[in-house]
Amino acid sequence: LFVSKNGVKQAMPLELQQKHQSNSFTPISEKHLSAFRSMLGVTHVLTENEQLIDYGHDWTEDLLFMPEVVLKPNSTQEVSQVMAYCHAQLIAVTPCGGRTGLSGGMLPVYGGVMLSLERMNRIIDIDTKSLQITVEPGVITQTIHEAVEAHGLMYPPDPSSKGSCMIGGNVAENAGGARAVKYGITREYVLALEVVLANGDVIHTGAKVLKNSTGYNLTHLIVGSEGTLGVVTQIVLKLVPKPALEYTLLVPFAKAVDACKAVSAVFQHGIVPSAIEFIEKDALDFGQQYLGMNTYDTTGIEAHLLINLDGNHEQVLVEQSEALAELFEHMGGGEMLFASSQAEKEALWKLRRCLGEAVKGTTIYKEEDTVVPRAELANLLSYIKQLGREHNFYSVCYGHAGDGNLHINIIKQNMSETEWKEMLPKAIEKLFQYVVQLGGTLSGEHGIGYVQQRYMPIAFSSVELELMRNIKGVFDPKGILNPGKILNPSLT
Ligand code: LAC
Ligand code: ZN
Repeated sequence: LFVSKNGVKQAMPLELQQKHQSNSFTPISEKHLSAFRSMLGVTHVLTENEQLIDYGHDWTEDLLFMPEVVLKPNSTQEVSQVMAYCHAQLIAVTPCGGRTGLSGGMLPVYGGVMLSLERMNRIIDIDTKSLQITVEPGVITQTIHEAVEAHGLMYPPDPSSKGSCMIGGNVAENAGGARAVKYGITREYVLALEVVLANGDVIHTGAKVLKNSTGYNLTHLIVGSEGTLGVVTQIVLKLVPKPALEYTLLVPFAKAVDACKAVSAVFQHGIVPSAIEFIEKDALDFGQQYLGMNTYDTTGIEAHLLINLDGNHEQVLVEQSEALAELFEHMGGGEMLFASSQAEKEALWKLRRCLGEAVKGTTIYKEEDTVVPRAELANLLSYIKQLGREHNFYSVCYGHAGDGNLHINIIKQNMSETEWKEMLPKAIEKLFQYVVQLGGTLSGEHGIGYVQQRYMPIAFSSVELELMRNIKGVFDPKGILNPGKILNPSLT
């Protein structure tokens, strides 16, 4: 096991090494491998170093933790068999999907088994009468979008990684995306789940209904639990009719703070866009550079708002666009660009979706996923810039402004490694304290996973954290399922 941070291979931090030495998980031996091979077939048990490296990271910075083996079950029954076996043997198991997460939720920090759900990628049923879809966890999110759109339907959650993330991972992290502002997040679409528990038991939560007042809501508890409570093996999702029309608008603002203020004004004017994204100048520049384009001139422009309006009536959308143009004019906005062709709309959204990768590809950074009440967005942005001046860092921000969800990228630039390591936790702690003071919280859609654990006490009291630990203990008393996540503040 080793950790590679920001592209530099490093020895594992001493504290983590000690924890590893003192952990009670069983190392995987030839005996275990042959048990797995007889359960799943030899080709679905991976042990080659190259393969293990591939499964040792997601999109979170440059963290890498090697699993000891990768298993690829093909059915609920196989998942159940693997779990029962690992439970009996005290082997750590970390489930994974598309490995595009941004909080290290699937990093196998204690080695052990990486349980990849990628072969369980079937769409089981599209119910066009009740507007529901039943899927396995390994289906790529965009595949769901396309499958239901063919029936005039829509599955709204649309994380930027939609072309490679898997629905099981979206459920685990409670993914959001740009359309969440109008349609809501993953949790709001999950009606029912099949889940394999840590001991191999198979349970079913929820029902194929839109309202449900029957007992504790285990479905909503599992969604967002980052693979620490059970392995999701089947998902029933709610669908909505797909609106016939979608407009895309881009509005420049000389002052980024004005762009933030304009966001809440839009809703106060009774307009609910299907997306309203904030993009700081440098984020847009990084993105354009990444895609090899320079279509949008950002000279003198601190930020843009990228907006989608959807609906079924052209006249309504035209009126809303005009109302927005007028509103923005009064709030410091420049001339609004109206994407007139499908190609232009797609190009704009491709640019928006690549921002994460673009920042990652350009520089060493640390990304935060802060979320505050929408009307506090301008305060959050001003604070992060002030914090940057205090701690001598530069930041690039973008995100789902309508949700008050700002992706803050703290950039290393030429800061020394020592300074960077010292500065980061202090600055992030201050940032989160401020966010909580504003009524917000640590993560809007990326999760706590591995990298944000130390900050949990900023958002929760010890009583609240203890309740969460107890819940984990009820589901997974031996602590074998995705260990080292969410609730171990001392680990990172
Ligand atoms: C996005 C990812 C980083 O919004 O959440 O692009
Ligand atoms: Zn996002």
